[in-house]
Amino acid sequence: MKLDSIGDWKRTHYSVDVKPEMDSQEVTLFGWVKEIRDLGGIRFIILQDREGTIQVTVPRKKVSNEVLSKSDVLQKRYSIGVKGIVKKTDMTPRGVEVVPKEIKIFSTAAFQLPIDITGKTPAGLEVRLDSRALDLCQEENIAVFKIQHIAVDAIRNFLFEKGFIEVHTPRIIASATEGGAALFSVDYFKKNAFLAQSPQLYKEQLVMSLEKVFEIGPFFRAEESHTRRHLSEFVSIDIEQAFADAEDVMQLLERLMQHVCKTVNEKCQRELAVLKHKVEVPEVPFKRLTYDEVLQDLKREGIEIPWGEDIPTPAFRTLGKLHPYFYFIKDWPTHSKAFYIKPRDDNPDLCEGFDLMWHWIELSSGGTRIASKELLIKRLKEQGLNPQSFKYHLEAFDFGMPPHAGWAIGLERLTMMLTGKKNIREVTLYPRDKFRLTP
Ligand code: AMO
Repeated sequence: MKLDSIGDWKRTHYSVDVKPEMDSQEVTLFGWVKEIRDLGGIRFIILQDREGTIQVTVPRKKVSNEVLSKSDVLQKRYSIGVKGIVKKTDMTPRGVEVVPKEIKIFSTAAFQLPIDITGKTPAGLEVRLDSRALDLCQEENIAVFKIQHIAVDAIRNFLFEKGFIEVHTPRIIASATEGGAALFSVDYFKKNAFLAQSPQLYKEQLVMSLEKVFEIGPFFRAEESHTRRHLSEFVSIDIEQAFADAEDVMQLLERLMQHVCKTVNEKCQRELAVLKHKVEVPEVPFKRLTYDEVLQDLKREGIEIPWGEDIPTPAFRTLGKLHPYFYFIKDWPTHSKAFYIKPRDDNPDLCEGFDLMWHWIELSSGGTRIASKELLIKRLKEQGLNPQSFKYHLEAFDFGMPPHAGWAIGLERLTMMLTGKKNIREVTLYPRDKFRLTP
């Protein structure tokens, strides 16, 4: 088939911007064939673009031979351009259709597509992920990533407005930040290096100069556990703030969550409707439970966890039923949190670390950091880490480290909350896990 070039055509409208009020106006639309219905005398082509769909109506007797022969060969996923006249109509859901004066075919597509992107014949997630480029064309998936985009935009604006400076720290690093087990190693000019698990040490050092920083970017964890909320590569939204403690950054975090939910609600009504999902705007302050209160809550539900132990996933599920929506868990046992979290002055067995929970899922964690070099060395040793490997980081504590605190949110888990998706892979463009490295 001879394909057309785009020539001097320019898009005048996205599908959803074509309105009944534009009756008789000429428009140029670009997109893909989503569906074709042929009723003999008349053919309907559903044109899909990033913003939605529109019906292109081809009445056989009223269009040129060229338009007719072009429309004869169209198949699903062909990439096309349509120049035509808007017609107001009662026959389509949006009250509008376009009758083509000219059609351009830019590319064809395989006759047998690996998945049905109309969603009428749903495919399993693994099959969908194998053909992710096509899978992402589904309206539902476009809605997921538009919501994610609006959420990230809302986060950036909120943090800029609060005086945070956006930074970019290294992804190739020489030592672990979040414990040694989950590191990917890299051959770095014959030296052993690692992919960063978080920007933790760098963001802490930056509070000495930039005071309030944030970073949004991918980090890497060689997660052995194959769950619906873990990836090997995830996007972390990190902040760190000088002259602040855990409570200060918890207040920032709950207001940020409220702002994100509000913004998504305002700007993503169409996407939320596509996903049949509702986002509730939470009231602040969020509930603050202590680790001890969590243990008591669970005990009442018949789940006994010895003090100091981690809370296993089934227990979190129970907790999520008792505390639906957002809540913090604070006052964790010091030994259960990372070496950089500050033990409480009045009871060093507890620390100033916290988690932000949504139902049973941990969305974020953070805390007040240790600002004293001696204490940090002590905590490194207690965690079985070698202070020598943290030489450069420890040196920064000789240069006037202020009291500071911060947190990190997992963008994909936040997106699960905003879209109602139950598996983190659905809210990741190209997920990476223990079993998946492609596409
Ligand atoms: P943590 O390890 O709890 O803390 O990570 C912070 C948040 O990142 C998300 N997350 C993940 N998401 C998907 N897949 C994973 N494998 C994964 N691991 C973590 C979660 C989690 O709450 N440096 C500290 C943060 C801080 O104290 O500032 C840290 O990395 O949503």
